[in-house]
Amino acid sequence: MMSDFLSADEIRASFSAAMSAMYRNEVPAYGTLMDLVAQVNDDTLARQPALRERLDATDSLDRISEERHGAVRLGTAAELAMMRRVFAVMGMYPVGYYDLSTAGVPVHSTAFRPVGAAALAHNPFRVFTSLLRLDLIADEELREAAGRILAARRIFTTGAVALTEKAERDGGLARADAERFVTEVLETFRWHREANVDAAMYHRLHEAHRLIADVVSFKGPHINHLTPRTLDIDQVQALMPEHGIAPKAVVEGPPTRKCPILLRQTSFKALEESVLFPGGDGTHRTGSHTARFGEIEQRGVALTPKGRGLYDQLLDEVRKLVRPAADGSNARAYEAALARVFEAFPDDWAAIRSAGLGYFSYSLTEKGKAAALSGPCEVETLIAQGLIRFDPIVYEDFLPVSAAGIFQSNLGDGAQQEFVASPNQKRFEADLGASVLNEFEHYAGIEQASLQACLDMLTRRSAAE
Ligand code: OOG
Ligand code: NI
Repeated sequence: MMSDFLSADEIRASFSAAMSAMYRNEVPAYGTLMDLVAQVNDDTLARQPALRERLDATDSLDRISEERHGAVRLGTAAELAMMRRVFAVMGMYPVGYYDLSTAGVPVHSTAFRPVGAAALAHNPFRVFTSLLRLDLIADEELREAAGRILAARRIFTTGAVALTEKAERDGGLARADAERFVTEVLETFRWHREANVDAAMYHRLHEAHRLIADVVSFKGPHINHLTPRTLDIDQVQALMPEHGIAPKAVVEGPPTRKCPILLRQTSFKALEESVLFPGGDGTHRTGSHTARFGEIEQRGVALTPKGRGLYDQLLDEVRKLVRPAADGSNARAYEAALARVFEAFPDDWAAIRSAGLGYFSYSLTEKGKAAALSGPCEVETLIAQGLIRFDPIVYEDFLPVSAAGIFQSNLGDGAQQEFVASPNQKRFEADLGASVLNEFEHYAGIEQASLQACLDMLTRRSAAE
């Protein structure tokens, strides 16, 4: 019976809460970060009553500091395809394709996320999901060994698979099954201190790329970070050291602005954790591995292809001037260059809109609600007359250069490795077993629908007169 099912939104919310509890428990520094974020968010709201009022109306203030995303790295096409089915039960669908090979990370990725406004508002949790690209490993023998190791592991419990199949068959899960589903699926993301490979293999994989070792050496794709939302990322970045956590050198993404665009994010550096390598004779060798960290994010307006083109071009310019060093030695110079170069990106909403750089959601003003159109009218005129207002649509996706920066800062400060750029969305989608949603088309659709709704309301009212 349909009505007995827990909604996908509720299952996702419960999964996100369970993941948060597990991760805080596994990585205590993450709990410290969460506390810091909550404190800075409270301070920011106290200092900015207008912001508090706006968020209260739109963003459920009591959940403002909850997780917005996490990330995992998978090893095989079969793992990715099953992950897609598992996330679908929670109302999370693949949006966007990110090629990280250009940035020296041998993976390509998508983000599983809720798609509609209502689903995002209920619980925005997303998982940035990467698939290892063994085809980018040069050493053929190692590539085959890694492939064999990955093919032999099972990252989903039989319960998780069975409940996913049940949800697909019945069109949902009733409460007790949904609760079991969350518990079973959580197992996939758990940390395993005991490696899947011996120390020698770990070191060979590590030599090829630290990320390859992280994906191949373990029983499952441990969640590698969770990310709450901050209302003041610069403040949290500045306060991290006082709280005993080491931030990465610079905040990724655009500079601090009056009108935030896209996504700014930063993280604390991954912890060195002790792991056990099986010796083959029942004994274990102790070693260490760095993989898990904590991140924060602050989001701004979604940009159109034109706006994104400008963003990419400016960021490229900045990085030609100063490439942020992992040790933070040129962080100030990088920030200064970022701020200076981005002066070329308009910093007021009307200018961003009229230049066609961002996506906006349109609605009728009080005056607009009382008005009726006598004939066809230009949108620009309706805005100028104060009948229609526009508000920025929040960017809900990710940025490849930023993602690479987050990856890199958590893979250690060693030399960056070069790969030939080789985006392969077709291959990724074949492995996924579905195509990914194009994020630009998605935002354009939201914008268009909001505008059409305004025009319909205005003309319907005049037709009724
Ligand atoms: C994922 C890094 C990407 C983000 O926020 O851009 C990411 C990873 O390190 O696995 O999560
Ligand atoms: Ni992240």
